Amino acid sequence: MKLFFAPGACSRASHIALYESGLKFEAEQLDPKTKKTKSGEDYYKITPKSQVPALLSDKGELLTEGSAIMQYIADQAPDKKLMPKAGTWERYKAQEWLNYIAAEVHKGFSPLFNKDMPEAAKEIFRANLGKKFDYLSAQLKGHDYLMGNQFTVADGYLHTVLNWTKHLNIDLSKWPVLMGYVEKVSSRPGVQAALKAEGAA
Ligand SMILES: N[C@@H](CCC(=O)N[C@@H](CS)C(=O)NCC(=O)O)C(=O)O
Repeated sequence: MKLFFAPGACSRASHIALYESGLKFEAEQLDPKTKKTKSGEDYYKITPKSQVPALLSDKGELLTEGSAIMQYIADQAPDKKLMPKAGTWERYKAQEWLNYIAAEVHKGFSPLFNKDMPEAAKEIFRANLGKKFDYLSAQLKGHDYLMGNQFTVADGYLHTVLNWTKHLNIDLSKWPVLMGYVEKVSSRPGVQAALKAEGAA
């Protein structure tokens, strides 16, 4: 399978999932400005959504939306327990996390990347994200990972989006639980491998 990614973008979460899975994969970088892949392909022809991540399966089928891609990867390597078994209550709880991170946290960051967004509006979005961080801190207190002791792809996703605080004038040290969590997730070899592949380690 082949992942299309942009360094530091939300596609990093799928990149982490791939390294954590131990599966064989290729990864091709996208230039988000030109929408051309490193090998010169027009990304709109690969996915009309033109967003990362996108995953081409070994059969040449395309999957988009990070939460679906991460679950597909996890299900290809069940022994790694990157998602709980399909059909179990735990699986729905892990999906609850993926959806929360995608809809509330990831997209809560998006306006802060918009250079045309007025600073006053950005302050409102930062304050809103702060409330999500309060919730995440309370949930993670006393646990290594979102699902307790077991790392799942949702942790790779949360790690990816929390990393954006460094570039967006958000001081994560106000949330010591989240600081500790980021450090814990960062120490995993699969996460380090993804960071290295994206030139961030
Ligand atoms: N709903 C998509 C959103 C993906 C997304 O927001 N990708 C961003 C990078 S983090 C992107 O490609 N932005 C460029 C664009 O929208 O043109 C998902 O969850 O995978």
